[in-house]
Amino acid sequence: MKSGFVAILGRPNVGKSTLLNALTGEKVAIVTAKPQTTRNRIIGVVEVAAQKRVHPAAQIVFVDTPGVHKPGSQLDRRMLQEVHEALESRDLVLVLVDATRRIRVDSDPSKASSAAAEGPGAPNKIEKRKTNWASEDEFLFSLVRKLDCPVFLVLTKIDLVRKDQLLPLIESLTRQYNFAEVIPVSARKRDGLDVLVRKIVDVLPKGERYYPKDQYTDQPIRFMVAELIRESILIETGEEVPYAAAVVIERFEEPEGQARPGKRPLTGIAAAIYCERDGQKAILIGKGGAKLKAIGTGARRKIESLLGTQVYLELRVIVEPGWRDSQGFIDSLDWRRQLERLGSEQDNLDIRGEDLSPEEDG
Ligand SMILES: Nc1nc2c(ncn2[C@@H]2O[C@H](COP(=O)(O)OP(=O)(O)OP(=O)(O)O)[C@@H](O)[C@H]2O)c(=O)[nH]1
Ligand SMILES: [Mg+2]
Repeated sequence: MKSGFVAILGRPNVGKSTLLNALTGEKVAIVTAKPQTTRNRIIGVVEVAAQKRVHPAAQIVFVDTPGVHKPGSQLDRRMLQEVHEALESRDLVLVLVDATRRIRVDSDPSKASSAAAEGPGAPNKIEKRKTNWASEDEFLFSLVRKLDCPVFLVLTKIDLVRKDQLLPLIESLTRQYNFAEVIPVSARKRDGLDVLVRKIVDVLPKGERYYPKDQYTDQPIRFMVAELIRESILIETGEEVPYAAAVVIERFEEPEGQARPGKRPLTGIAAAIYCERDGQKAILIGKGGAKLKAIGTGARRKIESLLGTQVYLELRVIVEPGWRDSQGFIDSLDWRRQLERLGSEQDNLDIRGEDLSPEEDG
C-alpha cells in the first residue's frame, strides 16, 4: 500500500478546487468563476485500487489551497498561511497553471488574440498586465523553489485550447522550474486524470492510510454548509461583495427522530452573512429581500443534496466593519482553530455532533 499528501498549488482561478472535486468524485470544495474563492486548505481523500503490474493500492490525500496572490489584507495573509501549512506536510506538490493563459503572456502583443478587443492603447495594457502577471508568477515560483519534494506541472482546462497551443506555454514554464512531470488535464472533461493519478501513485511512499477508507474530507459538515452558502453569495453578487462576505453557522438542528411517512427529515439551519459596509448589506438583501432569497434558495438545494434531508435555511446579514483586517474575526471563521481552542472538549463535541458555532465557544 502507498499513501501520502499531495498539495494542489496555483494562482487564483486556475481550477484547483474543480480538480479536487473531479478526483474525489465529491463536492469537497466550492467552485466559482471568481478568483479567490477558496480561503482554507481543504482535504479530499482518494482511494486508488491496485492495478496488476502497474501499481499497488494507494490512498492519496489531496490538499486544495487558496490561490497564491500577494497579500493585501489580513485575510489574504491568512490565506497565504494556509498555503504554507499545506506545503509543510506533503509528499508531492502539483503546480496548476491555466492552459488558456498563454494569450496574456505572449511576448509579441500583435500575436495576442485579445489585442484587437482591447481598443486604443491595447499594447500598453497588455504590457502592464504582463508585468503584473510576471511578478505574481514569480511569487508563486518562489514558493515552489523552496520545496524539497517532487513537483508536477499540471496544465488545466485543456478542453479550452488546441493541443498544439500548449507547447509554447510548457516551454516557458519548464524554463522556470525543473518539474518532475508535465501533465495536461481537463477536470471538466475528466481528461488526463487517470494519467495524473497513476504518476502520483508512482512517486508516493509506501505507507498505511491516513484516513478511514470511506472518509473523503476532514471538514466538519457545518463548515461545508457555510461554504455552500458562500458559494451561492459568490454566484449571486458582483463587484467587491463576494470578497467582503463571510458566513457563520449560528444554529444547526439535526432532524429529531424518524420523519413522518412520506416526509423527508428536516434540518434547521440559521446562518449569518457578514459583510463590511451598509452598501454591501443592501446589495446582499436586495429589493424587497429578493437577493437574499435567491442566495438562500441556491444554497438550500446544495445543502439538501449534501445532507440528504430537507433543509429549512434562515439567513441574516450583519455588518462587521473591516473584518478582513481583524485577526480575531478571521480566527473565529477557522474551524481548525475552533477545534484546537476547544481542545479537551473535543470528546464532547464528537458525541454532540460537530457543534462549532463561534458564538457558543466564547
Ligand atoms: N472549461 C473548463 N473550465 C474549468 C476547468 N476547471 C475549472 N474550470 C473553471 O475555472 C473556474 C475556476 O475554478 P476553481 O476550481 O474555482 O479554481 P481555483 O483554482 O480553485 O480558484 P480559487 O479557489 O479562487 O483560487 C470555474 O469557473 C471552473 O468552472 C476545466 O477543466 N475546464
Ligand atoms: Mg478553489
